[in-house]
Amino acid sequence: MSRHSDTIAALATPVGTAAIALLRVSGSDSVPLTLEIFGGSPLPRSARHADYRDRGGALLDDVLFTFFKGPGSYTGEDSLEISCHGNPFIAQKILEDLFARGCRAAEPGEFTQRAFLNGRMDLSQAEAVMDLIHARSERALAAANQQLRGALGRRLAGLTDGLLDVLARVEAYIDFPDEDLPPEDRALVAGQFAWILRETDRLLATSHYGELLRDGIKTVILGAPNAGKSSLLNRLVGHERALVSPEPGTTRDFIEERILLGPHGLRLIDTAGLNPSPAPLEKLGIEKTLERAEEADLFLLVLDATQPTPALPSSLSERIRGSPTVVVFNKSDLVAGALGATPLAGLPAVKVSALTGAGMDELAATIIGLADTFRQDFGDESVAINARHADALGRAREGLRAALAKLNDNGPVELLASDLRVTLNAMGEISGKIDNERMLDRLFAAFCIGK
Ligand SMILES: Nc1nc2c(ncn2[C@@H]2O[C@H](COP(=O)(O)OP(=O)(O)OP(=O)(O)O)[C@@H](O)[C@H]2O)c(=O)[nH]1
Ligand SMILES: [Mg+2]
Repeated sequence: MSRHSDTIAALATPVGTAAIALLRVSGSDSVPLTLEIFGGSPLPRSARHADYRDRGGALLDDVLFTFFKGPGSYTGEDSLEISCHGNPFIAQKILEDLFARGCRAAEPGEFTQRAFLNGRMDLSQAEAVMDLIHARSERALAAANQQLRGALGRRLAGLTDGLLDVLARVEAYIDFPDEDLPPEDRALVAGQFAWILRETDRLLATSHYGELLRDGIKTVILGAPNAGKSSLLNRLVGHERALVSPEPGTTRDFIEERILLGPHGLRLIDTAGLNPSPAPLEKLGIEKTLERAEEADLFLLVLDATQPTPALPSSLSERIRGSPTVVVFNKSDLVAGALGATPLAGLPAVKVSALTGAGMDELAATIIGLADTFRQDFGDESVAINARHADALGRAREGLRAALAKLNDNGPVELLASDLRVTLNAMGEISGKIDNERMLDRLFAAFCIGK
């Protein structure tokens, strides 16, 4: 029996004590299994209450089972869901019984892989299932939902159609080696290329936003020793995560915590204070601060409002200038009146007290506003590609650029067509229209079992 036609079974919920556990079965034996275990012919999409007895007749649990008829099911095959009491021992006994009755243990992601192979979803939608499971912020959830509903797939289908049009036009001349593309076709093709390139660039530009949605916005808290960086982290996190003390140089190693701020997921990183004349151990800490700063998406530059504004190391001010940054004047409970000088002009500044919590709402609103600027505008749709899409689109863009160069140089039509095929193949990888067994195995292996 081929790997994709046997009947698979797996626990779809985490192992542990809970109200219920869900087991999933998919494949051609789903109907005979339902008959064998529960008796009676299964009614699609209708939950039934029944006793689950193993092959030896021992009662394991009373369960709820639902049969789904292929091809209108998640996997596209006949499948069965069994909800039992959420005891890992019961779930395991049922699973073992299903194996004894001929099911095979599903591999990670195999249900979704079957959904893809049976044409229930394209590859970008299958990946969106994974994003949906892991989404930890409203924005991540919205993007995953849109991708699951085919937002990215539709855009790529539009581009692929455009490319196929061009290819057909170009290939019509391949059989006539002496003929060049007539000027009107050339203009048409050039126009199509420009549009496809622009769209490809727009999609590629969402790659960073995609990373931020999936990993969280790396928000690095920087500042002089004792400015109140750790106190600020604790405020934002909502508990005493980092050590705070009146002694400068308290934080040596960086501390990372994930938080939700409005619709955004942030990875907050507290760092060692930037002391211009550090002790040896402090120096190591500062090196780490600079490393973190390199990969930051957003900065919170914390200043002690009771102190003169310190100068920043020049490499760091360069780095900060190029990124969304909030200047945070801390310890505002100790000073009355206006804000001090900011070390970098033009950055949004907020007065807070990490001690009393004053100004924290305004700080949060400012951070949320900056985080919103990462989103790439696609009208109502939220598109955020992942690293695999970015890789494929990068290759598609290379192919397009090469084709465009040949078009401009009046190069041979065959070569132009071959560049276009490179582009088409690369775009096809995103929706999975191009078969690539190894890529598929790797992609689905990253899923959890039962999904
Ligand atoms: N009055 C007042 N004191 C604060 C405020 N924020 C922090 N502090 C105090 O300032 C001192 C330093 O705070 P930390 O949060 O440890 O400062 P830090 O920037 O992490 O310091 P290092 O880790 O040493 O670089 C502590 O005694 C805090 O209680 C504030 O808003 N108001
Ligand atoms: Mg600290």
